[in-house]
Amino acid sequence: MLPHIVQQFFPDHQIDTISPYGCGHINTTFKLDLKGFSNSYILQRINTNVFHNPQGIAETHLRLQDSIFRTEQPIEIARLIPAADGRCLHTESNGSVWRMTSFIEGSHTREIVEELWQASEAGNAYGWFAYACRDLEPSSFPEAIKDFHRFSSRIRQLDEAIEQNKAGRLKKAKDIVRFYKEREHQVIQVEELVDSGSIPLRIVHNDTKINNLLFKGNRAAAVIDLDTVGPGILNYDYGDALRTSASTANEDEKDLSRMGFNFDFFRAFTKSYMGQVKDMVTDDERRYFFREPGMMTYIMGIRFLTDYLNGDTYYRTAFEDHNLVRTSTQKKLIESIENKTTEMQQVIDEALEP
Ligand code: ADP
Ligand code: GN1
Ligand code: MG
Repeated sequence: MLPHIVQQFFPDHQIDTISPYGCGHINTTFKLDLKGFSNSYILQRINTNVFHNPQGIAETHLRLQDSIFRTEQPIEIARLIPAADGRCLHTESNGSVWRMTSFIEGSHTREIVEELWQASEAGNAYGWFAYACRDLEPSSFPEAIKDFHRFSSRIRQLDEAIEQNKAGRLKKAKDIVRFYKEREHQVIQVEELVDSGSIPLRIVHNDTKINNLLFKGNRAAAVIDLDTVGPGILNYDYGDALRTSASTANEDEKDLSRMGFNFDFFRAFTKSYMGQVKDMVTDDERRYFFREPGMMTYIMGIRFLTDYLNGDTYYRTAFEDHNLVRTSTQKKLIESIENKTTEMQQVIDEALEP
């Protein structure tokens, strides 16, 4: 199967090695080396249960590649490698959709931030990306996943999952369900500001977790996983990034005592992120940044919980209670963020000073 797919992109070359790569939750990713080539490639099977319009994703990638990234930039993206028939995706007769991109040479992924400079670099890279996209017109890009970060819709999905209890896991999750239900009124408020237009729609990344950056040496050198790039909210990108850039443990950590919010990492990330975006930030965006780390952790927490109750149909899981572990780490992180919001606002204000 894999050699056949590779042949669609490189009909005249032989595979040296091909093996599963990375820890993404959505697509299926392989690193490919060809005989006689020093460059490596990333081959991905796009998860079409999640992305219903893979062509739209590829077109967004191409638009970035041909505009902002046409010339050398401080932060890289991977290049789409067309198939031999000239298309940017290859579709098999069974409907599976495949994409080839350049491997960012000399790079590695981090699953967690361990040192201050890594948080600072993550803020710099995601902040730079947001600023670089500032002039792109949101209405001219497709939404990769409808209502992706829409709180009311995620809450509705959770309510349905609770009601249907498809996997029979509700009893086991009852305490955590209560935790999230008690907080749902808080998250709806920011959505109202977005709906009223006070917070602008922009082109943003929409999935700013730490392992969607590639590090080279002591720098965050590339932004990857562009599948969700499209219309969205700057505040959400900032908050979602802090969920993994300022947490003390991986979202898969079973020992909950290890999970918490690292305020030093938060400060380092915020300083560099705001340093990049401060010229474009509006007053309302500025006013609500402090709520986003908690809110985006909340939204991811309820998405993991929903998937747990539905029987693990969305995220890739490696063991029975994987999604329960994930929603539990997010709960712990929210608890650790909740009493820090005043100090967070101060750090944000300082970072945004001219
Ligand atoms: P998913 O949508 O499943 O998260 P990603 O596009 O994020 O898929 O890829 C999964 C992982 O593969 C990344 O976290 C990273 O480790 C690695 N990866 C993806 N693209 C590249 C690339 N172009 N160069 C190097 N590593 C990559
Ligand atoms: C998924 O694709 P990946 O692993 O980078 C998810 C994000 C979640 C994240 C949680 C398209 O990100 O929204 O925050 O898992 N991406 C999609 O780890 O659903
Ligand atoms: Mg990813």
